[in-house]
Amino acid sequence: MYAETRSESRKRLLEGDISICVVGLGRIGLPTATLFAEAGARVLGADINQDLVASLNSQKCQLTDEDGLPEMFSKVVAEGKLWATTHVSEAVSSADVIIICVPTPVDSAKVPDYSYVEAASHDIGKGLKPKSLVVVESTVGPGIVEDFIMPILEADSGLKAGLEFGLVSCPERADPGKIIQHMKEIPKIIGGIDPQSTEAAASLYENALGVKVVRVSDPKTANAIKLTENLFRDVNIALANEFAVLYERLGVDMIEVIKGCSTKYNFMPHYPGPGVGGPCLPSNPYYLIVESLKVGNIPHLIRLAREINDAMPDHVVDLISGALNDAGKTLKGSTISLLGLSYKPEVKDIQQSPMEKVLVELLRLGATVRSYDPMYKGEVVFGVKVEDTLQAAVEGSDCVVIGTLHKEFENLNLDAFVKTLNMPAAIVDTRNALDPGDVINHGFAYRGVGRPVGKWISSEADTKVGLVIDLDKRSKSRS
Ligand code: SAJ
Repeated sequence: MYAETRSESRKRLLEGDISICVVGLGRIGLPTATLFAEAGARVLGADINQDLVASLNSQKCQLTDEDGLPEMFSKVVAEGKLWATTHVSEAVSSADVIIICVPTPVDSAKVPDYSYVEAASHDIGKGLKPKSLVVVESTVGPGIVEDFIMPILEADSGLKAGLEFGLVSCPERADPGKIIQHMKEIPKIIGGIDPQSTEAAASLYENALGVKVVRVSDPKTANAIKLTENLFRDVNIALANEFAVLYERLGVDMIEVIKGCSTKYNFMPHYPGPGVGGPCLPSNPYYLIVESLKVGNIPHLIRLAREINDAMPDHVVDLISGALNDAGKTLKGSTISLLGLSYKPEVKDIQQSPMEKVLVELLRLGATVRSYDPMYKGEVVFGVKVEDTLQAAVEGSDCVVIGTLHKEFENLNLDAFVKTLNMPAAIVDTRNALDPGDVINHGFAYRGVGRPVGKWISSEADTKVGLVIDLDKRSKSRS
């Protein structure tokens, strides 16, 4: 595989004569394995999780929220093109290509945890055969492939990278929920330790996935690109969050500001929220920070952005407390219903979800917390059993908090809320799901991330919450 020409690689793929081992069958690995099997390769998925391997071999796809994956997965497993094992080294020994898709989390001290990558590299090294190609899709700091993974592979295999096997970094760039589509559409950044490695990987991805490939200088550059695009996003979200807190106090509506700014061709809208969750953004900055500190550079803005985003859950708790006070209640002793626990809409994933910090703090302050998330009905999440229905979660509640803008929460029925909540009640919107004036006109106390306190009210509600808004002016400004 490593020394073949593009046409040879294509021919072998079409003849089903390429074997691929995908190490790590999670959010990225399982779609990757499925897509290569669909393209004609013989794919062996390897994972340390025995239960996962057993369920996959019985055609059960655990990623039910990935559009198109369950069907494609069942098909290739039924056709015998994809199967799973826990014996990584053995699987590697019969593979032309090995793709590493194991997690790279950060530990509680925010230090990148490369233990999964290290273990996988040892397992792969032990089974690695000459002329094979190793592709690192896991997100790691710039230099980690060359300085950490490559030495392990060479030591355990006795083979020389760039001579007897190929090694590239091809950081995953697909977004949870849309991975199948994105793996075919978003260009793959490929940086090899030598041109032959880069070309071998480029041929594979172009032939198998039909995706555009961007060749870059080396693995370090490929990982720098992946981290730069995600850290750019994290910093810009932090800026949106900083504006939001500032404008709340200045009496300016951040959503209105973003709409206005978006009329400028070079403005890139990012939105305030309860914080930044997921497996990527909250962790990725630390891969770069650690590498940066190794060379004596202190990345101030990247670190500060993390602090701002990590402080947003506390800001949400303050908003909840303020809204309940406006309704004549206190946080302690109130029942609060959290709508949405996943870190982003239509994805079943609570990794580093900001709503976990909100929930834990509310409990610590003496509130009773209920939750509802359509992705987790009836399951216990963050120690609280998720209600089966939205209605069950809000019945008799003192405050409803919108934490994730799942489709189900895009048209909440405020008339029904008036009848079911323990009025006077409060609504806190962290995702710009509701019109503030509409909420207040229904008689609720209101707070929203980035929405001005003390501007929203209609005449009939101000007796309840004591805030004032010039609705006529607002309606004019909206026309
Ligand atoms: N968020 C905001 N404001 C925004 C955008 C996002 O608060 O304007 C929050 C989200 O609610 C979420 C967190 O940030 O809690 C992360 O959101 P995300 O949309 O970045 O979702 P992720 O973590 O799944 O990021 C992935 C990334 N993809 C990869 O790492 C391969 C990222 O590069 C993509 O831009 C993103 O998906 C995407 O656009 O879906």
